Amino acid sequence: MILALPRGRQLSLKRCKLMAILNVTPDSFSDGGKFVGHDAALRQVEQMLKDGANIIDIGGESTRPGAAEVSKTEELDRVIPVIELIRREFDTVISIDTYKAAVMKAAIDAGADMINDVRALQDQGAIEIAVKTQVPVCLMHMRGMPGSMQQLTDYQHVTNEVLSFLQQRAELCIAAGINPSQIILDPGFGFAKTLAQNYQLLAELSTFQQSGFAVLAGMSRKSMVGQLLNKPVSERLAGSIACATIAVMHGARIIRAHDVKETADAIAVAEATMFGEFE
Ligand code: 8Y7
Repeated sequence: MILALPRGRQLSLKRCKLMAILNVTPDSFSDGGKFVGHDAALRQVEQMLKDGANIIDIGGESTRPGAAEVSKTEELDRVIPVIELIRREFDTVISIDTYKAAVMKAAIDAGADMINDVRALQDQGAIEIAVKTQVPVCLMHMRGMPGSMQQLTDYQHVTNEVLSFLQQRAELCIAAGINPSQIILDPGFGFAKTLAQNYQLLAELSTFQQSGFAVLAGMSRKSMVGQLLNKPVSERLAGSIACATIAVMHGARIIRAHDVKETADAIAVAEATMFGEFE
C-alpha cells in the first residue's frame, strides 16, 4: 500500500503513519489559538517532525461538535500562508483538512500533498479537484453539521452503516477517476456517534480494513476518551494512546493525533507486536 504524492513523491503505508494535527484556528478545542502565528506554527511543525510525525494535517476551520463555521476567505487566509511556509522549510507530507473544494484547490496549489475531508468530498467540485490533482484523499464519515450532529446518532448497526456510506463515496470517487489506491477511509470517531457507537467502531475497525482501502483513525483527546474516563481534554493522553494502540492492532494505517511523541511510541509497540520486525 503506497500513496502517490505530487511531484513524484510517495508515502508507503506498509508501516503505520502518524498524522500530526496542526490547527491554525483561534477556536480549536484543545490548543485553541496557540498556533495562529506563523512562527509558532513552524516551530510546532519542526518539533512534530522531530517527534516522529509523518504527515502534518493543517486545518483552518474547527470541525469539532458545536464549532462555528468560517468563511472560505477566512479559512484560506489561515491555511495558505502556513502551507507555503511548511512546504518551503520542511520535506514532509502536508495534508489539508477541509471540506471546501476551493480551499482544497488553493492548498494543493500552495504545496499540500493530500486531502483530509470530514465530508468525504461531498462539496460541489471536490471530487473533480481530487481527480485533476490525483492526490490521496481521506474520506471520513459524519452526519449533519458540527452544530447538530450529536442529535443524529440513530443507526441500525453503526459499523455496517458507516462502512456502506464510505464505500458508496469511494465508488463514486473511483467512477469519477480517482485511483482506488489513493483512497483512505475513516469512520469519523466522535462525529454523530454516541460513546457506545465510538467504541463499537473501534472494536470493529478491522471491518473497514477488510474493504481493501487504507484506514485512518483519529481519536486523540476526543470525548470518547473524556466521557469514558470523566476527564478534561488536558488529561486524555493515556486514554488517547490506548485508542491509537488498539486502532493499529485492528489494521489502521494512519493515526491522527495531537501528542506526537507518545503516539509514535504507541504505534511502534503495536507494530512490533503485529509484524515482529526488530531492526
Ligand atoms: C478527525 C478529522 C477531526 C478524524 C479525520 C478533532 C479534521 C476533531 N477529527 N479528520 N478531523 N478523522 N480524518 O478532535 O477523526 O480533531 S477534527
